[in-house]
Amino acid sequence: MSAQPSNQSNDTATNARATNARATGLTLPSGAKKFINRESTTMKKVVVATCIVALFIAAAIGIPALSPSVQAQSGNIWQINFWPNPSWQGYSPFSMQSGVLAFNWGTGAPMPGMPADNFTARATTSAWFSAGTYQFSVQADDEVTLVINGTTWVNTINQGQSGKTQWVNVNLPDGWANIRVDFREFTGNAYLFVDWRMISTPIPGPAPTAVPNPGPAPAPGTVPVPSATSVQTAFGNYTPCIQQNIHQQNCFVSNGSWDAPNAGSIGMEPQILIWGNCAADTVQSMQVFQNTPPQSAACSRTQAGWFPR
Ligand SMILES: [Ca+2]
Repeated sequence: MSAQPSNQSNDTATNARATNARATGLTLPSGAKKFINRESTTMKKVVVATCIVALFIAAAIGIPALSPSVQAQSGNIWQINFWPNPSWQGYSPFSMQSGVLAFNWGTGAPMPGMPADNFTARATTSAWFSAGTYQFSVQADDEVTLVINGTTWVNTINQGQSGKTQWVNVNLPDGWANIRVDFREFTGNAYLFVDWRMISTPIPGPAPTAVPNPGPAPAPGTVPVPSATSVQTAFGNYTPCIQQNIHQQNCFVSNGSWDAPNAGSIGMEPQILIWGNCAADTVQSMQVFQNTPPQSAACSRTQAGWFPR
């Protein structure tokens, strides 16, 4: 992954990359292709047999597969809503579903009836991750945000980063992660590519203790406002979740009531950004990030705090 070319040439580069990716699920380095082509048929058989044996050995001793084609977006469905304005404002008249976020709309409209310029989109999905560190890649023309379990990891809104690929490494525990991608197109070409791959698995040890998620380096203007440092409700003691910056479902316990929230419904909620007791499902306008205007925030069904809507 090298430095990105200019904005204009990025459109072309993205087209070529997307075409290559669709053409084959397995891409060998060009040097490897030349080497194999020069070899005799016998040599090819030896190479193939060696690969098969290596795969059997890897499977037998439990080496995790790290190929992007295996790890990325395996089975999750994106719900994508579009707005015919540049601010995700009002009713979304167009929506679609997709197994991947890989769209190059060029200078055209993303859907029939939508404008080709000055539109926005929001894609959400819930994807299962095995515990590990994942590298997320995001490339968009013009602007994009990436939010994972309520934490903003990429934000190029008003940053002049159109076309430049953004990479972030995210530690995720075993379980479902809620992912949201906001996209904005002003004029000219429009494209959006989001993907991820596992880059490391947790190091096995004798004492499986929780690994604190340090969270992203806060960008100016996106620092969450102060939260409570300790919260207890009828549905659990959320202090460990606050201290370790993990999703409230990790601290959830049902209180046994017939209409109590369950782990599934909690798992679908974004991660709480403002901890503190509140009435379940209520919505308020409140400042979620410092130096930003108030926005709509909902109280988790665990009554442990607020997440932005
Ligand atoms: Ca554009």
